[in-house]
Amino acid sequence: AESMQYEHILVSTPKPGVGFIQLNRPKALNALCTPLILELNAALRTYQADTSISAVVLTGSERAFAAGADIKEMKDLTFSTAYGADFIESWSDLVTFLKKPLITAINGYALGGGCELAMMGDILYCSTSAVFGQPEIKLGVIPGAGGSQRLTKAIGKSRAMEAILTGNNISSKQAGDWGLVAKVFDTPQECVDGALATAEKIAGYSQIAVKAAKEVVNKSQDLGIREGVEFERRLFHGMFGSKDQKIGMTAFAEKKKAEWTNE
Ligand code: CO8
Repeated sequence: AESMQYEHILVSTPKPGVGFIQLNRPKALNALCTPLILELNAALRTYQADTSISAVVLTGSERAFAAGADIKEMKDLTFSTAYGADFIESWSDLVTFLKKPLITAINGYALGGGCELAMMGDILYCSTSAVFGQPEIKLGVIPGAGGSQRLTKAIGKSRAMEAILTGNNISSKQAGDWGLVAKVFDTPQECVDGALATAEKIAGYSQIAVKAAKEVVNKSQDLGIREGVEFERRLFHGMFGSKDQKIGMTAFAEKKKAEWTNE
């Protein structure tokens, strides 16, 4: 991915097995214009296809993860164009095709589409500088990239209703207390470093097991408990067809370090 030249994002591989994407549109507080979303899709697709990459970290700048969809780009959009072109449909790609864990490291503003993008992460980390919110109501619209669904699942109906109906921000403290994020770090640098360290740790496990783990947890978002538990058990059974199950359990029994084959 390094060799690819992007205009609105920066990509690198700062740790073994870890892809790193930084949104880089500083003058617009990383407002998510269509070209940026297309580049983000392309970078994630490249990481998905790259067998040397096992986990991905997505961040913005210290000032803004992303201040939302690009309002200037949306301003003159009509219903027929939005509906006809299925505007922002490409956003849903961002989560459905990436089978590798995505950690979002959120500093500064994560508003509107920025909050929605942050919530597409499998694990959310933020720093005390983070400000979340779905302020679309102030613009005469509503969240359009999953905010009403993911925020409600994450923090519960009453809190999500309050945020979405008032447009009030959600502080980093509330995000931590309510479980929107897994951890709140003291500084933006610690947040990014923490995300990279977690990604590196995940990248050190069997990628077969990592993929299955992400898949079963995500199923809990769509299935009832009985079907979900059954789905999990079937996939658990399937793990006994992998080499890495034998390697992992044999290593434990022999008090050795597992050398994963990802097979
Ligand atoms: N779109 C376009 N430009 C933006 C955006 C945005 N969302 N946010 C900030 N900018 C631009 C500003 O216009 C400004 O540009 P310029 O220097 O040319 O005037 C520059 O970034 C810096 O911003 P500010 O001067 O406003 O910085 P402040 O520190 O004073 O304020 C705020 C920061 C509070 C974040 C403020 O910029 C703000 O309120 N931004 C808008 C937040 C918002 O309403 N976001 C929701 C947008 S709607 C949305 O996301 C719908 C999602 C639907 C699905 C996705 C569709 C693609």
